[in-house]
Amino acid sequence: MDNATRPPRGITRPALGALSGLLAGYAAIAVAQLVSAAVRPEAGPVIAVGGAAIDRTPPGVKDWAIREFGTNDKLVLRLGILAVLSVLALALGVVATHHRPAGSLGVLAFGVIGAVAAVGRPDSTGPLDALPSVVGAVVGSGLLFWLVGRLPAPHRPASRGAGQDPKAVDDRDTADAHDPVAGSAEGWDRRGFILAATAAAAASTGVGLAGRALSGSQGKDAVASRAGIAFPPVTSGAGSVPRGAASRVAGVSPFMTSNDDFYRVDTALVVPKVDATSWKLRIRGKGVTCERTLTFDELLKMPLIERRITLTCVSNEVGGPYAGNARWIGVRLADLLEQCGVRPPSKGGPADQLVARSVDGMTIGSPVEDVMDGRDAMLALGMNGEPLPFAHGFPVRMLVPGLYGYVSACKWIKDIELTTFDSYDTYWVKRDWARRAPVKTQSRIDTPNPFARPRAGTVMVAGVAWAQHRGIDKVEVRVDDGPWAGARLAAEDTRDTWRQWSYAWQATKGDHTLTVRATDRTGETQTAERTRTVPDGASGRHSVVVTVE
Ligand SMILES: Nc1nc2c(c(=O)[nH]1)N[C@H]1C(S)=C(S)[C@@H](COP(=O)(O)O)O[C@H]1N2
Ligand SMILES: [Mo]
Repeated sequence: MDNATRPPRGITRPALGALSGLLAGYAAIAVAQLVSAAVRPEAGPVIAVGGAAIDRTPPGVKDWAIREFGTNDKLVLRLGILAVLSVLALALGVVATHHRPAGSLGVLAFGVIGAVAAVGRPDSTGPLDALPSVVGAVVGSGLLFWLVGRLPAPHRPASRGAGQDPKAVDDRDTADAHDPVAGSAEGWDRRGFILAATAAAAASTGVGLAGRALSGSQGKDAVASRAGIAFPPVTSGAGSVPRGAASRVAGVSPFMTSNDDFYRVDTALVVPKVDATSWKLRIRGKGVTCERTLTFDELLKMPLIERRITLTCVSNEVGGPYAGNARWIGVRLADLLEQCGVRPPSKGGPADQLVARSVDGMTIGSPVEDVMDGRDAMLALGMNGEPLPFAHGFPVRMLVPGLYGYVSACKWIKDIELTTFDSYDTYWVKRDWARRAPVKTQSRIDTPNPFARPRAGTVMVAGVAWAQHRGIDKVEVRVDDGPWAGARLAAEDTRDTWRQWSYAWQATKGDHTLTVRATDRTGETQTAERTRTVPDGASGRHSVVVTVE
């Protein structure tokens, strides 16, 4: 039988409708991406809705996502959004076969959701951010209307097969019911539809590729500005890593974490690409006697310090990977604040909270007292000898040794406001996290791995321990319920860096649980009491179970 004239079976119309919906959704997203590449990458519907979803995610779920997907959490979110959109597009396509305008209106409704999300983002630059979603939705809804209009009519005069589908009889589509396409025996131009659908898919792909090319070329100025940075000699160096601070026990986290291996935790679905040559930082607020706006060049001309500092995330589970140790180049924040007239509360200053704002709308609040108590709080410009990588906050981020990242380490910083904890809650504080969060004393077993099967005899148990700005004084290891035994501590670099440790275990055959605990320089030993990461960081001791063979 001739394919082109075979009467559509009962399933054909809804199935082709669903296909039309999918194509319309694809076109809408592709067009939106192209427009957003021209407007602002963050204004695209997937990014905007994803960002809004992140902001509304309960802390428990956010923690779960970080735990389960790690740095891939954002990729998973994006794929999830696309999956949901695909299902909705399929459904709208089927709806359109019943009522053509309803399908198109549905697509437009999603455009409105995307537009509202984009304009409502904290980093939105205005109503123009609605454009990608609106244009995408208009194109998508038009395409759906057009494609469904080319489908076989739902009412079929006693032709072979049509009666097999009771639903086909119920169809109440008048818009295209009596719209026989010339040249088709059944009033349905199969080839015409296939052609139209293929053309739509091809055009969408072209538009999508154009959008990708355009967004790829975006941020060129930022990349160029980063490539052009040369740090002048620092006035206060970090010196070299002390002898014996970097042990060579196999399987232990290297003492210094490379930029590529450094963990990344943030809410940014699109890594902000800021042009350092136009970047500015404003310092203002309570107790600021002379407000300042600094450029990157002005920062570079100030006395630079270089420090090794270990950064940890409050979302790190006991034994988790969200800790890294890098060498940072920057400007001492306390000096800068003093130049602006800022005094810490202990010296009568009116502000106890420093709120840092980023270009992507993040707010991070640190105690002014900690920032100005003599520790090396800094505006960091360099990481391990190079300008900050974009993902780690280029051109400038904040760092305060001893505090978790969410209360100290604002990336892509653009504004510093001196205020009080009473008058302003920052992003994570609004989401149930603590206002103040010094890093908890922690230790981690890096080797052996959980469920490893080492041979009986000497097994090296080793890892890292941290208690930034207090320092680690002791690490102990326990096998099963045995006594705590002192581990060998690698030399200390500074109290702001982690310390490697190792323990030569005389392993006997069987299953064993290895547990580690650290004691910081205040004499406090890491508690055994397990807490969740919310609200101020996980406590408890890391254990690893192994089977000795
Ligand atoms: N702008 C911005 N800065 C941010 C964050 C963020 O989401 N946005 N996350 C903070 C958190 S929770 C941590 S732990 C550190 C992580 O820094 P890293 O990604 O360079 O390791 O950045 C902090 N600074
Ligand atoms: Mo964090």
